[in-house]
Amino acid sequence: MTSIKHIEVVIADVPTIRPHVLAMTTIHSQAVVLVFLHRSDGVVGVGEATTIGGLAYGEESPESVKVNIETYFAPILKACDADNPAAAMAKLDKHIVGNRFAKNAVETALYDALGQKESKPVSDYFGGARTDHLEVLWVLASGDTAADIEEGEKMLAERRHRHFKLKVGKREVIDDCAHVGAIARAFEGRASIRVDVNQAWTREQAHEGAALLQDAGVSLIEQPLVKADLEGMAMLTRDFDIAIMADEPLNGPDTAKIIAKAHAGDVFSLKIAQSGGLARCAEVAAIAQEYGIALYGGTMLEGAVGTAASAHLFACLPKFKWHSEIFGPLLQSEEILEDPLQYRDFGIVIPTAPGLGIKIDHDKLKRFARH
Ligand code: MUC
Ligand code: MG
Repeated sequence: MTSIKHIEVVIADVPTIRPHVLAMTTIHSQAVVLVFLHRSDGVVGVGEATTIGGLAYGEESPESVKVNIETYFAPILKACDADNPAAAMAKLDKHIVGNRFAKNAVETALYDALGQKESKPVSDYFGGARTDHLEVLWVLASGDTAADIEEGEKMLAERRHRHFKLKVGKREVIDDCAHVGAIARAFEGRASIRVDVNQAWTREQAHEGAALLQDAGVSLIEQPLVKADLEGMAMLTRDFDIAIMADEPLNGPDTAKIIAKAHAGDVFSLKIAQSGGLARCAEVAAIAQEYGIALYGGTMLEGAVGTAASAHLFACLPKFKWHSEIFGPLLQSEEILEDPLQYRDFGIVIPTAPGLGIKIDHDKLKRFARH
């Protein structure tokens, strides 16, 4: 049996390249949470539990993840066989309720370490990669129409992204839709435009917004309503041609099944952290498939570790009709890796080296780490 000798949780505050404006918070810096599992054979696995805006987005904060892993996860993990991630995760589930972001980080680290030991990429543990490249969109979220258009033009010219998502919900619906409409016109025929409302609209606002955005040629609306309003989401899904995507209410397989049965979306945003790990996220994808719901690869704006883990899993799943948004490292001013993840041809190259296929730059990490 290979045991886990030591667990280290590091919070690193990495500035973003510009303010990132969401309905519930504006990000200037990301608190990247990295979990290192040191095994008895000397192999070290890493996973990530980054969230958005402290407690503004989810129920776990960077600080709670650190305390909970150190206090409650560590003693359980130390009694587990590190070569059997599924059994270790089952044991955690038996003794720890919720804490999906923390569980995702631990599961990622277990598979990263196992992959390094067995010389297999993490994707091999989830059915094997079906693709070597995934398209990745970019979020235009400066809040300023002209600045967003300029940023989008640069992304297109560099062949970095050709799908853009706009964050709305902070302003009046009419103003937000005018902003989105101007950007949709600027990129007509050259890039697709979607919006993420992050639960900020009432049903009435959502009907007004959906009609305006549909007319403006926007292709998809992500989570317009509060996460509990599945009935409202089902009405939008039924009443409009514009695609409706579920995000915040998708908290693992149990919720995925409820949302799918309620027809509360045409598309699911798959997130490894929100799902509670890679295996759970694969289950969410399977439920979506069963109900004819399209797939999209979501992010919690993680840095390189969570992004690499997502890339490994997403590459194993059936076709992502709506592509992905695993651009987190590009929003951060520094990537804490020896060799950066590769973004080209409007997407990300799926890593193939053992484990996650990445190497942490520990000197860089020290510069950003909280003490
Ligand atoms: C979300 O709500 O989808 C993903 C991209 C982004 O800018 O924010 C995240 C979270
Ligand atoms: Mg979202």
